[in-house]
Amino acid sequence: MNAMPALDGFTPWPGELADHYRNAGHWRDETLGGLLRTWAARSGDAPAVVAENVGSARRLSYAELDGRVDATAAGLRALGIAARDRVVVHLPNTLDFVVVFFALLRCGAVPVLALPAHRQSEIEHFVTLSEAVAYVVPDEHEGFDFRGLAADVAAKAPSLRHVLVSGDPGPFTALDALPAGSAEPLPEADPGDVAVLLISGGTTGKPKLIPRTHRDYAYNARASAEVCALTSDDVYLASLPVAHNFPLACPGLLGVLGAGGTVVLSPSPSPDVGLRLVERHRVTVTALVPPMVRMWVDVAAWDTHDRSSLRLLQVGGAKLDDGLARQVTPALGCRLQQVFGMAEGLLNYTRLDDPDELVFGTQGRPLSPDDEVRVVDENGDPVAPGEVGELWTRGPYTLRGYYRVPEYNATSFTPDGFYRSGDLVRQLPSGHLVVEGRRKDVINRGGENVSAATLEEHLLAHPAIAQVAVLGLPDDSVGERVCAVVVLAPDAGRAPKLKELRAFLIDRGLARFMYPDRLVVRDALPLTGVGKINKRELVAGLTAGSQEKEGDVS
Ligand code: OOB
Repeated sequence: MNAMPALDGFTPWPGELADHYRNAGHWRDETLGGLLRTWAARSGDAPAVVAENVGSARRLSYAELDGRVDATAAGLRALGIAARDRVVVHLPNTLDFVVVFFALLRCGAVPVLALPAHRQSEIEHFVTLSEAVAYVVPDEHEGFDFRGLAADVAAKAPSLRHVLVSGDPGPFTALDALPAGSAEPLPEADPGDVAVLLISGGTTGKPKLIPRTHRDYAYNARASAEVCALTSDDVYLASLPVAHNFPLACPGLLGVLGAGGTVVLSPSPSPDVGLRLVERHRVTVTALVPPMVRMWVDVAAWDTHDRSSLRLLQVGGAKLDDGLARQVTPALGCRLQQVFGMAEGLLNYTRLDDPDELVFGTQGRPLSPDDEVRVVDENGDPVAPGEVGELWTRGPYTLRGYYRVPEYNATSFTPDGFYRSGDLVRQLPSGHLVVEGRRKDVINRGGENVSAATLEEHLLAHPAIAQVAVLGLPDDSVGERVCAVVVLAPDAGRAPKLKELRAFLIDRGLARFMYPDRLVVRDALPLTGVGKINKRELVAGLTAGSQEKEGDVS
């Protein structure tokens, strides 16, 4: 049986592979909205979600969540939101996010999950590309009025019929004042339909939309929950914005609810908020990106909150430096799990029983026995085992095409459906992958290739450097020059001079062409919406303003 394409612009899996994924038990006849009903029948009064805002916690049991979702779905339908309509959801970590997300799924509508940090240019792009009929915002969040943004977006996007607001609606419609709607059950979506459109984390060009179907995303969450050995005793802290794939389904919100556990929604990934919530809710698992891990480890040195409940810290989104990886257990008293994932699909996890060396030194191995991984050279030929190459992948929860960008898909996928990730990796005999950078993150300095990731790793070993981003900046004579932007360690004293860093790199045996040409010292590095170091913004700033002279020794 071949899945009917749910949306224009969705690329289905070929029938043969689809049959295989079904026969292997990965794909089941389930929808995400239907699963919530099953979970509510199983876990009834148990706490499902707790939202923590300043000082107050609000919680919903599984049964209450299910009821709220039904009522909201009826209201959305009464507004005219129908199956397959796209709705841009732009909510922070609140109960309304969870309710609206499942309510849209129950209507068969497709949430487009924007991150709270996105602003007008991204939102306009998502609304226009998806022809969204509705846009859901908070009244305000972190001092920013989202209703003003919504007004600007609505003025430019003819497809938008509704702006729905969590909180004070201003001129728009309040989420808690939707029409009552009919109690009549909605027709179930097809498990092969697109459930959600995720945003790509790519750092070049405009973000892409990634269609994830009910059954592939359900498998993604269920298999992830198994790898993390989640049970109904687990309390998961969503530190990162839950609209991102990592805290949403790896295993995140969906995996934890599937296991009958409790999800605590944190308003911030910062350690002062997070460690307080760990104590307050006896949190067992949380997930962070590496820049946040640095902060949690530092703060844990003096913070007195009880963190004895914490058993697992998942870290992913960007390369975790080996040195920092080794500090996690001593500092936080829990096990580390590295996660190398992508909204496009493929997830790699270190396993709970992996030896320490694999947990510290690799980014995990593929989640599914049916994840196919190729590591290839520039010609697309497999590299020798253990050599670095680009990661290509296909599998039961990896997309076969981005949404509505056929020309881009023609180059991002091989004719046999492998997704060309652009990530450079090497694979160990155990199957574990070590991420060695991005294909596009290689700086061409006068014909020599400088891997930003390799240089970053060496610079991070310098005691005065806490964070670093290595960038290529345009240069008339050599094409690109190597620039290292660093944040100093708190006890660094003064900034190292460029020539001291070079001496340090010589001692480490690094090739001369790898040395940075320029050093810039910053108090902090700009971060993306989920908290990764934002190189694009750094390059733009350093290219536009050659005025920047601070710490600049070239
Ligand atoms: C996660 O997803 P995205 O879509 O925001 O970003 C994906 C990209 C990957 O292609 C890779 O370049 C990078 O982020 N990445 C890592 C990494 N995890 C992701 N690079 C090095 N080491 C890692 N551990 O970031 C994401 C999705 C699901 C789970 C975890 C992360």
